Amino acid sequence: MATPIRRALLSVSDKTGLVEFAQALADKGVELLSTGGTFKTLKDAGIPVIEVSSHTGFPEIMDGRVKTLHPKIHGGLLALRDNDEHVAAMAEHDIAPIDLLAVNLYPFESTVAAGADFDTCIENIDIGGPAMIRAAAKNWQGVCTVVDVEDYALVLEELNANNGTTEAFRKKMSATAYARTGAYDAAISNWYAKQLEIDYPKRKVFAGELKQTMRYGENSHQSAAFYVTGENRPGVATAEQLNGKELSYNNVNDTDAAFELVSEFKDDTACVIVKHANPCGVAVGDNLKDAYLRAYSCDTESAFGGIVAFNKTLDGATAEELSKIFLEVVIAPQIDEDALAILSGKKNVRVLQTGGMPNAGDTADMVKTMSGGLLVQSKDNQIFSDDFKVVTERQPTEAEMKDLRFAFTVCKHVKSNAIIYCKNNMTVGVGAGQMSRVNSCRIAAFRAEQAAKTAGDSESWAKGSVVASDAFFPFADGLIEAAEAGATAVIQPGGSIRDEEVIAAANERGLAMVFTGMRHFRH
Ligand code: 93A
Repeated sequence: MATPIRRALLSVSDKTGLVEFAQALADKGVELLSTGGTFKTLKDAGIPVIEVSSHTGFPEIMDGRVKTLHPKIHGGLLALRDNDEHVAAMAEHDIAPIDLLAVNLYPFESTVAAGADFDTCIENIDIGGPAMIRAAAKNWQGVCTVVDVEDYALVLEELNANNGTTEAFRKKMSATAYARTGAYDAAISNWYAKQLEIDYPKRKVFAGELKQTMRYGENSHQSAAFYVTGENRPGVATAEQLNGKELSYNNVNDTDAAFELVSEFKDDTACVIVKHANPCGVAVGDNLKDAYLRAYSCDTESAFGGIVAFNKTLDGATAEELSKIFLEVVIAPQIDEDALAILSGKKNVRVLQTGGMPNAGDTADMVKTMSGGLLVQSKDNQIFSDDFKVVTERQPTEAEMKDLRFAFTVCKHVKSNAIIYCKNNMTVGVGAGQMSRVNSCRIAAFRAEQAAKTAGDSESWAKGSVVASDAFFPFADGLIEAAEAGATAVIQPGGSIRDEEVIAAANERGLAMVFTGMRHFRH
C-alpha cells in the first residue's frame, strides 16, 4: 500500500528542476517547507511554500550554518508514524511529520575540483543536509528521500502511479541516499587527508560519485559503473566526449593508461597507442601526425581497434591519418575544428577532449579489490631524473642516452615483466605482461622484426636500439637476448645478486648499461 505525501521539505543547492518538481508536488496538495534560498526560488515562481524558520519558529543563524538542525525538522523526519510513543511526542512538541525530503548538498566536490582555497572548501561542507538525509533515509517506513535532481522524475512517476510512495520505492531511495552521504564524507575525508599529507593507513576512505553506468564490465556478463572522485586532474574521468558511442569499461581503462603515459612527455609532441591496457606504440615526433605515424609503425597489427592518446591539440592532418583505421577512442587535451569534422564522419570513434594535461608527477591513490579487501598504494609518480649510474666500460652515447630515458619512461606504463626496445624516440618492440623476463625480451625482439617487415626493411628494428627493463635482470639471459636482437644499450634498475654477471655479459658484447635504482613494476 502506498503512503501519501502530505508535507515535503525541499532544501537544495542545485536548483535545477526545482520549480517544476515543487509545482507538481503542490498540485498534488503537498505542503512545502523550504530553507532560505530554496524558499526564495519557489516563492518567486509563485509556488505556495513555508520557510523552515517560520515552521520551526527559529531563525537561520550563523550564516546559515544552522538552518534545519532543529527537533521540529529531525523529529518530523525520524518519528515512526505507527509508534504510540513517537506519535505522543510529536503531539506534545508540536512536531509535524515530513513525508518527503529532497536535498542536494553544498557542492563540496565541485568546489574542490575548481581549486578553491582551504576556507572555501570547509565552508562548503554541508552539515544540516546530510543530517536530514540520514534521518529521513533511516525512517524509510514513512519518508521518501531524494538526493539527486535526476530522481525528481522517478518520484513523480511513483506518485502518479500509486498516489503515494510504496515501501519498495522508499527503501530504494534510502539506499541511494546513504550512497550519497557516504561518497560525500569520503570526498571530504580524502580532500582533508591530502591537505595534511596524511598517508595510509589513516586515509582509507574510497568512494566517488557515479558518472556512468556501463552496459557491462570487462565481459558482457559483468556489470560495471564509472565513479569519479572529483579530483582536479584532466583525464578520462573529466573529459568531454565530442563524438562516438558511450565509453565502455575497457575503453575507460585503456584510455586512462594511454593518457597517463602520453602525459609523461610534456616537453615533446607525443602519441601513445594502447591495446589491453599496454602500449603497442609510443613515439615523439616533429608534429602530431609524425608522432602518430611513428607510434603506429611500431605495431600496425595491434593498433587496430586501439586507443590513441595525444599530448597536444589534435589537428586535421593527424585526424585524417587516424580515420584510416578502426579505432575505439581518441583522446587529446584539445581537438581542433578540422580534426573534429573529420572524426565526426566516423560514428563509432569516441573522441575525448580533456581541456589539459595531467602532471605525471602528481600523487594519486591506486586501489585494487581483493577477496574481502582493498589493496591500496600511492601512484608510481616517479619521474626519471639524472640520478643514474653507468655500470659498463662503455658510456652510452648522447643518442643512446636520449632513447634510454624515453624507453625507461615507457616501461613504467607497461605491465610486468616489461621489456621495451626503442630507437629515435619511439618504441620498436614491446614485451609486456610475461611471467619471465627473458620471454618478454624475445617477444619484444620478435615485434621489432615484424615492424621492420611491415615497413619493408630487411634489418630488424631492434638493430641499433636501446632496451629498458622495468626491473633488474635476474640472470644474464635476458640481456643476451636483447644484445643478440641488436640492442646496443640497456637501462634497468639494477640490484640483482647477479648484477656482476649481467654487467660482464654487457661488457663482453660492447653494450653500455645504466642502473636507475628505481623499479617500475606494474601489474
Ligand atoms: O550549513 S548547513 O550545514 N546547516 C544546515 O542546517 C542546513 N540545512 C540545509 N547547510 C544546510 N542545508 C543545506 O542548505 C542543504 O543541504 C542545501 O544544500 C542548502 C540549501 O540552502 P538554501 O535553500 O538556502 O539555498
